[in-house]
Amino acid sequence: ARTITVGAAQLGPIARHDTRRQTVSRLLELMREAHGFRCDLIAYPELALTTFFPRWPIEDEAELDSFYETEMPGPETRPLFEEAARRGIGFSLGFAELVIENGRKRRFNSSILVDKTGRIVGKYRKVHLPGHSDVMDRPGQHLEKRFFEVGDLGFPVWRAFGGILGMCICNDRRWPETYRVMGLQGVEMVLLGYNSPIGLGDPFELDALEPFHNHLVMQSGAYQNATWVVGVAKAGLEEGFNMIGQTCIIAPSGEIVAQCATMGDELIVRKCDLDMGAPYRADIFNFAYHRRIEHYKLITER
Ligand code: CDT
Repeated sequence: ARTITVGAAQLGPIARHDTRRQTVSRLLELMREAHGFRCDLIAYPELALTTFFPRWPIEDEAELDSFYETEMPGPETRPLFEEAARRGIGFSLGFAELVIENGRKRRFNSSILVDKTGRIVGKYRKVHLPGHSDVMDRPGQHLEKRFFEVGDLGFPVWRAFGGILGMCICNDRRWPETYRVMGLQGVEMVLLGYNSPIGLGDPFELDALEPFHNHLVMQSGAYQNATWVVGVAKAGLEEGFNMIGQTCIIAPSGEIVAQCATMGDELIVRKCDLDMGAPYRADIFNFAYHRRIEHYKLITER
């Protein structure tokens, strides 16, 4: 059977002034644990190297830049790549990416896929940026639209780890198009990191349902596209804001087959049969046979 043993590495809070070195050492500890479970691949959350900085309207450009990576690997992240290559384990990692193009700074909320030799085989830049670009009159801010550009790479998939893998980031998981675009490319496993704060000022009715909605969207995305989904949280009370946990591994059936039970650093592991989606793709979700794209035009027009 074609299998990937995947580790979903939930992270607890990262403080504003934690250094990359401190955070990378936490990631390394989880990588060693995953290697102990014979994982092929470990998936880390969105913005896994820093606190979730878009919660602050940071004005000072040097301070803002300090949350971004200008090279990958860089001096502080290289140990991750070296450890991965030494142990023969791949990883996906979310981080803030700063590139200079034609003398202009461009900022993306990105993730990379690294193979078992420590080589980057895929990069994704977050497409659906939630929140606002301006500070809102409410208890908590979510300024991703201020601090990132919309990703310009689409939703690619990669042949890696013996299967077809894709990535998306946090708010992307709430949009069916995210999974479907990858599903149309035959994706078999989607790696997905998230930071989902509550208490920003939404009505309590919405906050209270956030854990339900978190699983609802990922389980339906998995089932409707016959793919594994690995959803990895940054969880817990971070700089005064609670972030949901619920890191989970979801089968192509839509069932959650592993889930974290804490709000801290925690690894869950599952051996995933990549062929488990085949009966769904052959019948109920045989896209070529059943989809009626002549009736879907509006989706790309509005
Ligand atoms: N990181 C991220 O995309 N978080 C969003 C929170 C939106 S609240 C303004 C999410 O969809 O979980």
